[in-house]
Formats: sequence, C-alpha cells, structure tokens
Amino acid sequence: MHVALAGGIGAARFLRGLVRVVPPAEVTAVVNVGDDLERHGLHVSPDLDSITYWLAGVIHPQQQWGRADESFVVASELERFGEGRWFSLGDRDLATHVFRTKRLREGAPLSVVTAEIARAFALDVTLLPATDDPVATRVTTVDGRDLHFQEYWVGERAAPDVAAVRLDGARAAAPAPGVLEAIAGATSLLLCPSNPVVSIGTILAVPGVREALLASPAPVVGVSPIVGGEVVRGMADKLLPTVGAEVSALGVARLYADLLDGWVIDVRDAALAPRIEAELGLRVVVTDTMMDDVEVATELARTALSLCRGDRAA
Ligand code: FO1
Repeated sequence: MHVALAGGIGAARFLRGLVRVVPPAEVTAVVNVGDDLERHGLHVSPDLDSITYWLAGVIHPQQQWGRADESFVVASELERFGEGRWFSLGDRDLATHVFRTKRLREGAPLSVVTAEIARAFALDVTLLPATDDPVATRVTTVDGRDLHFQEYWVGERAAPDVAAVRLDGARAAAPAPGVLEAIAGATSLLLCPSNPVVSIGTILAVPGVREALLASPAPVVGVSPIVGGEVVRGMADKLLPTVGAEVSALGVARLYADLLDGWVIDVRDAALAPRIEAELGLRVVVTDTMMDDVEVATELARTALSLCRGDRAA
C-alpha cells in the first residue's frame, strides 16, 4: 500500500500521476481536513473534495477546485437572503456538501462519508481524512486578527502578513480509523507537494500521525512544494516563516528532516541537491516537478516511488 499525506491541489495533481504508476486500489491518501468549514449550514471539505474531483476527472480545469461544467444558480439565489459569495459553492459542488452534511447529521463519521463519496465517484483510491474529529486551521495575522484558514486564503486573498498558524482541536483529535494502520502497513510513504504548514503540517499535528510515520518501516519520500524559492500555488511563502522555515526546497526539507529518507526537488533547484544531501543526509533526486500535465505528474510519481525503493538513479 502506498500511503500519501495530501493537502489540496498540488496533492491532487500528484495523486493523478501516482494512480497511473501503481493500481489505484494500492493507494491511500491521508488528507488534511483543517481547511474544512461550514457554509450555508453545510460541511465543506475542500481538500477531500479537490482530490475526489481531480481523481474523478470532474475538477474545474481553470479553477482547479470545484466542479467542471459548474453553475452558481443556488449561490446567486442565496445572495437574495444575504448569504455571502466570498466562498463560492457551485450547484454540482453543493450536492456533495448536502450529502456529506446529511450523513454527518445521521451520525456517520467523516471517514465513512468520505468513503461513500469516493465510491460514488468510482474512485479505487482510499481517501481518509486525517481525523474524524472537528479541527480548524486558524491564522493569526500580524495585526492581531484570528481568521479561519479559508477567511485568510479566500476571504483576504492571503494578503495580510501572518504571525502564527494553529490547528484548533488538534490536541483532542484522534487519527481517523485506518490512518495509523495504513501508515504502519505501507510499503511507501509519500509527502505530496502540498503546503508544509497548513496541509502536511496539520496532518502531522494530529496526535499519533508523526509517531506512526517515524515507526513505520516504509521509506518516506517527499516532493518539494517550493520551486526556485517560490510557491507553485498557494501561500506557503507567507506561512513558512511562521514556523521558522526558509522558503526553499532546502527549508522545507529541514522541516521534514526527522521524517524523510528521500526528497524530490525541481530541476530549478538542482544546485541545492548537494547541500540538502550533505546537511540532512537525505537521498535527493532532481526532476521536473511542475505538473502542468498528467504526464509530468506520472513521471514525478514514478520518480518518488523509485526513490522509495532506493534506486538512486530515479
Ligand atoms: N478558492 C477560492 O479562491 N475562491 C473560492 O470561492 C473557493 C471556493 C471553494 C469551494 C469549494 C472548495 O472545495 C474549494 C474552494 N476554493 C475556493 C479553494 C480552496 O480554498 C482551496 O482548494 C483549499 O482550501 C486550499 O487547498
């Protein structure tokens, strides 16, 4: 079983490649749920939904979140009642949130509902929320505001400078059923090119997950989400400094150093490879990590897996 720790869009692109290298049924994604929020009384799980829609081939191709062929009739009608549009839920997307909320109200845990939604989209990949417990990633801005991650990322376009990030509820959260077992039984453990602070970091913040990775006999290989000192997408450049990490493939490798056996970086960062290997004792492979199409994502996944197997010439 190949187990991947995953956030949203970067992870979804990587997983689309991974399922072309190994059978999807041999892939388990442990997915961040700190982005989850309630909108119009509905439970929205952006990272789980992005991965589901990407793997099901129904993602909105330009937005890279939400559904293709989407309409916003309900959202515009909701504005009539004063419901804001700052976090837009399309009509097709709403069906997922209506179903998820109904099942949660019936007492089903998020992990069970997630499996039902994955099955409804005919996914063979196993999707696990990092936890079934309520957690929320919150951002404290330097001007003292305490925002939900989505209020920061979407509502404020990640403009404010950030003083701190925390995962509310983490201490009381338990890994979702199957998460620790998947990690313990994995043949390879992959850290997707997701935000190290609010995606991978929030998964690792769930008690027991980091320990399970350290205890697992499987090699751990990560893919740098930072290329050429820049984020590929998102706001990791605003958040890495809050955890004292340099915004570079080296800075993120240091953040994961206690977990990693191998690190995949982009060709633009080739010069960093010897430093990362010397300083952190990691096997580093340099390749194209810009997953503009599924072929690149497939080769990247192949490279990460071969690094897991210890093939230097990945
Ligand atoms: N991102 C935006 O920039 N604007 C939106 O209005 C928006 C709505 C939205 C609705 C559902 C969903 O699953 C994701 C949505 N996103 C939107 C993206 C979301 O903020 C990110 O996908 C993740 O939270 C970050 O990985």
